[in-house]
Amino acid sequence: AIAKPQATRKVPRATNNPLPRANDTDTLALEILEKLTYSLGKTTSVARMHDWMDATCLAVRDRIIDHWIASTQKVTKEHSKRVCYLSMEFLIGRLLRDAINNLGLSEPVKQALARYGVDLDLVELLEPDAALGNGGLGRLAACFMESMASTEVPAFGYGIRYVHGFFRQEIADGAQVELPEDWLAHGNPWEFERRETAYEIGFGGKVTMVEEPGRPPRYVWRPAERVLAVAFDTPIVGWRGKHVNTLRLWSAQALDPILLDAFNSGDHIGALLESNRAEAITRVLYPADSHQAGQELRLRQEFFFSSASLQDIVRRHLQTYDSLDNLADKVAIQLNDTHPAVSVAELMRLLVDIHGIEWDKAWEITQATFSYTNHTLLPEALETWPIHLFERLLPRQMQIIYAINADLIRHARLDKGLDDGQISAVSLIDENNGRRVRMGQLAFAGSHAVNGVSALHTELMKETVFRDLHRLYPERIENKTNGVTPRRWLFECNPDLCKLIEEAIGPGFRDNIELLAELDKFADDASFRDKFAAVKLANKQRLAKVVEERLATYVDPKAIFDIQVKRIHEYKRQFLNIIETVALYDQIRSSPHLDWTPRVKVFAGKAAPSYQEAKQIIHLINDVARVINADPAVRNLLKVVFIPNYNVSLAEIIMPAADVSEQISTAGLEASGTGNMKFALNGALTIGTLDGANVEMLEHIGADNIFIFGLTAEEVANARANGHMGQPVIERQPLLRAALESIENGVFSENDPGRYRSLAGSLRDRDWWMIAADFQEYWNTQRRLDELWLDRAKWNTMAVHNTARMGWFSSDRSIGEYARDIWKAGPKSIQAIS
Ligand code: F58
Repeated sequence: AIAKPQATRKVPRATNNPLPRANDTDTLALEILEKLTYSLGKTTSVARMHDWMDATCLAVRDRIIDHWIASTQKVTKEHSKRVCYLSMEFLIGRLLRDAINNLGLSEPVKQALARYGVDLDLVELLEPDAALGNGGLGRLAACFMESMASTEVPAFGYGIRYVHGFFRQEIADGAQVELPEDWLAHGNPWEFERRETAYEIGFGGKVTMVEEPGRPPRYVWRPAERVLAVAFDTPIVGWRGKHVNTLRLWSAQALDPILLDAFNSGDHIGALLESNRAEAITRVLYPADSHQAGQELRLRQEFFFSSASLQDIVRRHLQTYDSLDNLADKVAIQLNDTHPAVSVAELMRLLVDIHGIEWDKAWEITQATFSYTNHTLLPEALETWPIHLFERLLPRQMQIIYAINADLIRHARLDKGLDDGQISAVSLIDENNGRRVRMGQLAFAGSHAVNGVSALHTELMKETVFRDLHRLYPERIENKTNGVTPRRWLFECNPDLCKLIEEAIGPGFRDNIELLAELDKFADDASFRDKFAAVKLANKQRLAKVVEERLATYVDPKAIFDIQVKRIHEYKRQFLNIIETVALYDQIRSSPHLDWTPRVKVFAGKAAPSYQEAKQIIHLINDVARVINADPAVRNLLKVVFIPNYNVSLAEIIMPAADVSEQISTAGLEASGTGNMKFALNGALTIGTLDGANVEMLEHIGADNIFIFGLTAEEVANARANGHMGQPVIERQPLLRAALESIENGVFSENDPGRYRSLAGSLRDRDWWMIAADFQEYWNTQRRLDELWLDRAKWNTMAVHNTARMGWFSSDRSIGEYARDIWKAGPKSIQAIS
């Protein structure tokens, strides 16, 4: 029998000013019980774990709402500038633990549930991951949302409420299988549907010029097709509940859910066609990787959420101000990559066609309002759209792009004296590949600030994709190195480490993560180091358990956990890692008497469904794992595991359990990386190239505490320009040669010996990703790690230095820089961040 918790409550007043709520176990136990009873209609005796999860989310949500209302009222009253973060993806993962932790309710909620015999840890596992993103870009948007709330920057995240998020991955006979994801199947306790906040979004149709006496002519777009964008709001609560922002995701609906005429005449399927067509827009997230998905539905998605967000921004502005002239003083719109770049044309349309603002003035407002973040330099990833498709779907926006382009080219030619070649490079229209709209150029032209996501990436942007635009506007490109939120990626995923840190340096780091630096002096304290290592071991045991459950494979937590988790892509070079694994396997077998350091190689990540090479790499990893793990000759010395269905929740278990973090992309190709930061923050040692944010990690952590190898970005560019070939390199490296031959000859794919011939062959000719070129140094560096492992005191010293020196990589710091340099928004204290 469960005693009914006692709690006293004040009688609510008629206003919805937040009620002060007690944070004790009694109060929470009562509130959870109330939710179970009155919101879910269940008694404790019939409640399933899912009901407890819903009840807990709802009870916690009430407390967020208290803070949400307070935050909104404060921002409204102070007329603060708002940041609108437009992103096609928000890879948020689970929210319950994040909310409980940020509200400081971990203990009372745990105790409250315990009263009913319910374990909070198990409840948390039932929440589905909101996987509304592909990888780094989407996860960055989620970290930024949390950091904006934590640093009290008033913000709206705008995106798409996909019914099906990123696909679920299974491995069958070693190969990736994609299955649909269904995160909304049991409802979503965090969201609020705002039926009243809905906008019409047009597609297709015609543009006509309307001339009325005494007024300048104006253009009127009459779309052939219209769908409704309906808002769903999720509150995002910051650290200590100080501030709550809104994530507003749009869902597509038909204007007429059923075509009654068709229905009445007996065409029951036809009656639903329109609603199916409309709803298709937000049905599924494109599992794109770094290749442009060129389908019409993708462009529809982009315009759909851009237009809905802008209409919302404009309407809200006009609720407070009587003109749009001061839009840029009150809102900053950040374009997360080019996916929302059509916003530049759409805002111009709203300002000029709908609100009658004169073109030049509208352009000034537009540029002052927008800024744009670039996340890739890969040519195949840069978004362009065929003119004919763009024109058919968005005729007025196309006209506007032509007009912007005419102004841009005029300025380039007349004021700056650019020649024809340079003009064609800066033009918004690519004339060389069958006339296409270049979204990068559009976003650049329409923004006052353009940023890269690490120092190296930003410099390369200036030299490559935006070389000529940079010459034209040399002040526009700046750097904002990525960061990760320490709440999710340290406090929540590694509570034992946090306890230890707090014992050493006190609790200050929880509010100012840069105070982690104080941990540095404990790196040489043997007793602290041992405790640090004990936490790591416990985290490795937890991961080993997951591996055992999911793969029925035993891995020894005492071995080096060497981990590479991220999207599978040739430039990220999981292939290099697995070749090194095969070479190591050969060596252990041929010299079993040597003193090998035991290692577990862990891989996880998804390949884009149409990316054949990436899928082959997954297959190869699994084939190699099967052979090595079954070979008694290397038992306990080498294990290989591929954990299926990598997602945010799995990452939360993996990051704290790594000894070695693999960040081995071909230099110049990884814009930043953020996994690299999560691993190092949790005390893993990085083996990596001078790429992306690894470069800044080297600066902060120090060369003695990180393992850098391989060609630099410049050397890669030179090698490619000089016609680098892999074969001569392979000839000179017996280890690489033998490993490659065994892969090519079917040692790991006996049922299909030719399976990897072409994959391996790609190294023999142009070796585009410099795998052969970097192999020997990678191998040598791995052996240095093996040796270091034998001196555990030294290893642990280095690991402590890593954690201590990673504070700068907090997304709070990134947000502070955006707020200060680009948005001119947020509290002065945040803008003063250095
Ligand atoms: C990633 N990009 C970068 N794109 O690769 C990574 O270096 C960086 O740290 C991260 O952004 C954050 O800046 C990325 O994740 C995508 O997932 C796109 C999604 C849409 C289609 C094209 C790829």
